[in-house]
Amino acid sequence: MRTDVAQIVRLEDYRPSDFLIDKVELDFRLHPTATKVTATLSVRPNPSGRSDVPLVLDGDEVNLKAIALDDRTLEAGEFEANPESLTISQPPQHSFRLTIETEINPTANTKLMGLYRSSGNYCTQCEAEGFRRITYFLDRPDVLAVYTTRIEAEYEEAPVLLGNGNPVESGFVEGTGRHYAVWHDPFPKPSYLFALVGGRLGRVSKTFTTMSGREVDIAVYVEPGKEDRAGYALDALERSMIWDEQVFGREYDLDVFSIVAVSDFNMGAMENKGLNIFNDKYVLASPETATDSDYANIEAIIAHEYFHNWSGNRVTCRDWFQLCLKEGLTVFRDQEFSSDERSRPVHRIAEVKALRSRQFLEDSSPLAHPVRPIQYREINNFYTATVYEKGAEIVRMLKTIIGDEDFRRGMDLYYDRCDGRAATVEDFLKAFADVTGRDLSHFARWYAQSGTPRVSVHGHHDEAAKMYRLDLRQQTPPTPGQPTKEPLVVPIALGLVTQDGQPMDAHCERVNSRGVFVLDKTEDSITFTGVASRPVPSVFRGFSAPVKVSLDLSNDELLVLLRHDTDAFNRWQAAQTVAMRLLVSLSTGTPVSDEEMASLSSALCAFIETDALRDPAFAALALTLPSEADVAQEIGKEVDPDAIHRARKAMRRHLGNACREQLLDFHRSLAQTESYSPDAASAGRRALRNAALDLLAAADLRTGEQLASTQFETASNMTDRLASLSVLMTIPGMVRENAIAAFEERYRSEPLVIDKWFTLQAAIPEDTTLERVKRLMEHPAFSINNPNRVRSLIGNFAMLNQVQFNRADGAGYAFVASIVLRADELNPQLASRLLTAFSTWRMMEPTRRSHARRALQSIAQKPNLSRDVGDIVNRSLE
Ligand code: 0A1
Ligand code: ZN
Repeated sequence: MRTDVAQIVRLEDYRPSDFLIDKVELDFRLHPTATKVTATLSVRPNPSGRSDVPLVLDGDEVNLKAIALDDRTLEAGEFEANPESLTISQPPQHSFRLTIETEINPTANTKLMGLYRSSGNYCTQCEAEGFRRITYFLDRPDVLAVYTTRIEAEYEEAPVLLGNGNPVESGFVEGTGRHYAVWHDPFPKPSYLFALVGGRLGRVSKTFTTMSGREVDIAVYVEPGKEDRAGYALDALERSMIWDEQVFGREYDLDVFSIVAVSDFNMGAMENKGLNIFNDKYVLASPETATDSDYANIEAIIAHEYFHNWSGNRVTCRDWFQLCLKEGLTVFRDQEFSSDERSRPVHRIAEVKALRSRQFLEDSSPLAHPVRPIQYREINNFYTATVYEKGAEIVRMLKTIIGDEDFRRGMDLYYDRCDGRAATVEDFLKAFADVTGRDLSHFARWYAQSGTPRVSVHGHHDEAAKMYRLDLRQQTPPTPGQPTKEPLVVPIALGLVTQDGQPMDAHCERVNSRGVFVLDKTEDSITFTGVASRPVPSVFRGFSAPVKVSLDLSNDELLVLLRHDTDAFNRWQAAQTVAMRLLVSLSTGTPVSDEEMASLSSALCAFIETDALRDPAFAALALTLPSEADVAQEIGKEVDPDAIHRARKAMRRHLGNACREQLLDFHRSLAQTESYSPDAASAGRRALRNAALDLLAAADLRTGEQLASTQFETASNMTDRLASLSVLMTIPGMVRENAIAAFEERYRSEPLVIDKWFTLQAAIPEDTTLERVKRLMEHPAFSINNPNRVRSLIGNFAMLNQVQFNRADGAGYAFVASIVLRADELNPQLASRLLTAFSTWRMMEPTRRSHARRALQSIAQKPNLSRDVGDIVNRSLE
């Protein structure tokens, strides 16, 4: 079985390719079941590779039709071909041309890698190793070639033909009903950035003038008839192009930039050179069908893929171990963009919430791995929160440590040096070491060491000497393959606040002018002078490092920070810390006094009364308690999800009652009056109003049901409609069931909206939900072949519904395991991502743990598992 033989690929085994391919000419004759591909490769021995070695090209389910070397057809014996590779044992020692003809069936391609069809259109996905499903190739990112692509198709079937680079020629093939287009991409690129699209597509476009005055035709292609939902994406693209010029000095480099939305896609989107292909969920938006968070995601992902043009495409990765080089950096760039376009503190809180719920979870699970892994069995399994989000945090820490100006100088040097090349993390760090004269070798440990460090902070005040000492200590728990850990370089942005909330003017020479102390040992102490009274320290401002923090502050001291800290992130964090303490106690049977509950709720009520309307988005975040999954992670072992659910419900009820009048007032006064706009300020008002509704319903079901059903019926946009439906989901009864039916009726022809409807139902924390989910799999809109449908119904059942996925009888695990096995036969990437929902199984209490283990074992025992699922299931069980 394939899982047993999956080779481990190791970073230490990297060596340059023995051959290079400088030029690739591709000819596609598109056909639904028999697309013919002719690839002409200009190959030469690599001077830095070995000589006198065979040429071995990668393949994956390739069907070879013919092969010629310098125009001479090769005969059996001169080469060896199977679906997985093509070997020429004695290739010429000089440059030569290899012409390879293959045939593909894009309609039968359910893996959505290589050339496939989505809603009848042709499209490709080549990262990481999909190009080898199109033709045999040196399918590795350090082989960079200039591509020319000719695409031919039935005009009726595919009037739009798109490739990488610039269009050079197009026309009809006389007398055949067929037409063609030729595209040329002058920038050498690795095969994973190759793309083509052919189909019937609507288009919105405009001309963008770059900072040096070049005109670029920017366009978004969508399903015909949905052009009116593509405007926001086009606008986000234009804003991204302007931002990258202004903030990083990076200009676009081709005459056209196209984005194509497809409805079958394994991930969010893909940065193919000049031809980004997107999951349509991250392109299409209208007030009637998309929520505020959909708009924000579209903006962020459009930016992300566009920014890859420099961080990923112009400078690419030497090998897949360097994935964070493009992904961590590009996530950092898109986060900075969103922060500039929206509210920086609010965006930072959203980033950190996502980091904690996805990356911290991964880092404490059997799937923990370094930001730069040193080995893999299946690279598709390493497009993770760790590589992306922790990778971005490393870039942010670097900027915090060296400062904005040196960061920009380092980025410029990196781009200068590495443009047109396949680079490594070392190249990246060297640019910053060279511009600052700093030794970054210790900092580099962040890339190699997995696990989330815990930093404890203890304060000691000496009133007589007016001194305040902070004792800091870091420690990282063991992770798979890394039993012992070294100290990391941890930037701590900090300040002191008086007990009544005034910023203190204390001095510590080890804190730099930007308010940052860098902890690089296991333990260290810093002393502030001129501290007359015992202060409240505000540490890790802006979440200056991806660590877990233990503070020896009382709840009352934390609540001082909520009211007064100058750092908005820490104001939010203070309330979250108090709420988390109470939730953990309530969930684990530790008594919580009424006073303790009241001190949090009265602080929050007082805060929203005075401050909420100044920044409603921030207030909405402050009113949202840590999620059930976050509480489970904090408890970390012997977790009882039912107890956590009850605790969170009780706290929401308490908070809703305590702030009732204020919440009712928000819900009334913030009702949408003018027409919908997706901007951050308007979205913030909706967020606060809907957070209020949620708490009001938690406090009193009948009030909640009444307010939510009125809002559901009168909502003028999807954000408000969905928020009210989500509140109704928590209130069993006919009102809820009628709303579910009305929503379905209204949106039955909108698959992306039906996804939201699937998700809400999958998240209902009731025993009947599993049956409901099974029933919804029979719904006409559901398809096991479509990743968005599977993720919204089954993925979200497993990821969002803590109590029902983790049912004590094991039925949730057994169900998800059965779907993983079904999906694996069609789409291994989709299956293995679903399977990662099991990464929390070891922290459950014993009954659930044994059910989960059995479900995992039932997967592991199945013959013919894909490498993707085999890898995840084996690591989960190790
Ligand atoms: N590079 C893309 C992510 C991506 C990776 C693999 C894919 O194959 C299915 C698709 C997309 C990004 O970071 O956006
Ligand atoms: Zn990316």
